[in-house]
Amino acid sequence: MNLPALDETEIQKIIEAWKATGTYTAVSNATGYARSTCKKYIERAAAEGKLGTSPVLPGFRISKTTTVTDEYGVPVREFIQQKPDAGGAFTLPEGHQIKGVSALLDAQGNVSAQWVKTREGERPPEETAEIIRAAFENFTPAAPAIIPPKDNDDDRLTAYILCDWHIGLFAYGKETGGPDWDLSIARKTISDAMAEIIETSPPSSHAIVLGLGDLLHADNGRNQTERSGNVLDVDTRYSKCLETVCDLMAETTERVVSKHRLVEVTFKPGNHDENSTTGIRQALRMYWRNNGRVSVDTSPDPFYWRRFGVNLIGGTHGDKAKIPDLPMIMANRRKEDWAATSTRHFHSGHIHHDTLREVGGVSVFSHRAPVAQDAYHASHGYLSGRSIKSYTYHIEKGARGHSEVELV
Ligand SMILES: [Mn+2]
Repeated sequence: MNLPALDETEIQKIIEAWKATGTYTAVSNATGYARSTCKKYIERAAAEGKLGTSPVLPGFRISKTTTVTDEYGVPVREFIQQKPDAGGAFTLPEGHQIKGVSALLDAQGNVSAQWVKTREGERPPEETAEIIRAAFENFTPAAPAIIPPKDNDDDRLTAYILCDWHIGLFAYGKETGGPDWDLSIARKTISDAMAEIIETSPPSSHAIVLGLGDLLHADNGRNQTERSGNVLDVDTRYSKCLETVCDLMAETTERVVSKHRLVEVTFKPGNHDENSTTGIRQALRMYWRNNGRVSVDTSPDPFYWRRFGVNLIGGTHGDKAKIPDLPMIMANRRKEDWAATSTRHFHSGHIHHDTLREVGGVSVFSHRAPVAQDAYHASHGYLSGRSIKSYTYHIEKGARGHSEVELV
């Protein structure tokens, strides 16, 4: 500090003027010395404790207090040291956040210095979400990514029976004595019933979407059955019915995949949809091709087979092989599975009503359909309830009950 050499008397004048006025300009006017000279002597006096506690200089702080006492311990003088404040206010570097603070304390416990440790800040969640969103902007998945469910029971398998939906069937309630039925009613009713049956079935790790035929009412635009040529009451065009069935299958399998960890999807042909079934299989295979939790069976075999621990499960539409013959077909087609299992179930549809026949220890089921009755069946006086079902199997203990959603 380059100070003009002033003697102690002059310095004392400056100090007294400061104490009296408290501004550098006033001190300069009172003493005749330059303002900058006055300021420097006042700052030095403050640092030496000659100014007392008040006023504390702008940009200064009290750094030390020393009390001098006489022989009786009575304070006679007090030195208050002021020190220039440290640099300006601390500014957090851009993108950083404070990781920790440590402090240096003086003998009185006052903070003399602080170390503020910073690190690069974590990205706010909104920003992360935006980056992910931008990365996937031009990506269209084959099927929605569905988070694998937790708390599944690895020892259980649930088979959802999808048979005889007859999408596209038209029924005029006044004629049939039952409910009206068309493409939009079917779309809504079956969608709701599937949502409910999936919700009420156990949370098995394994699931089968077991398509057992006649999901479509007509197999082409002729609106007749393939073999017998029966004329069918069809609501609107074949392409529209096929699209609706595909939408329902995409939606149904999405729901199953969000509930069960490992899902097998299979479609067996019925007498109403033999050719369309081939296309539905391919649509589902393409839809789920990138999801390792879903496998779509594209086999043209009209029979379905699945061994799950002690259970052997078979499935077919039921229009060709007859119910009493199914157990022997199972035994012959699946010799090793037959020998290794002790509970055997065969699921079928086609006749639209519930039957259970136990043949040679094999339970052979025919299941109800969710569809309303059409004019042909109503005029023949066929009566059956409507529902959608699922069956659950335990890997070591056999069948463990079924769930059913009835439609009225
Ligand atoms: Mn049928």
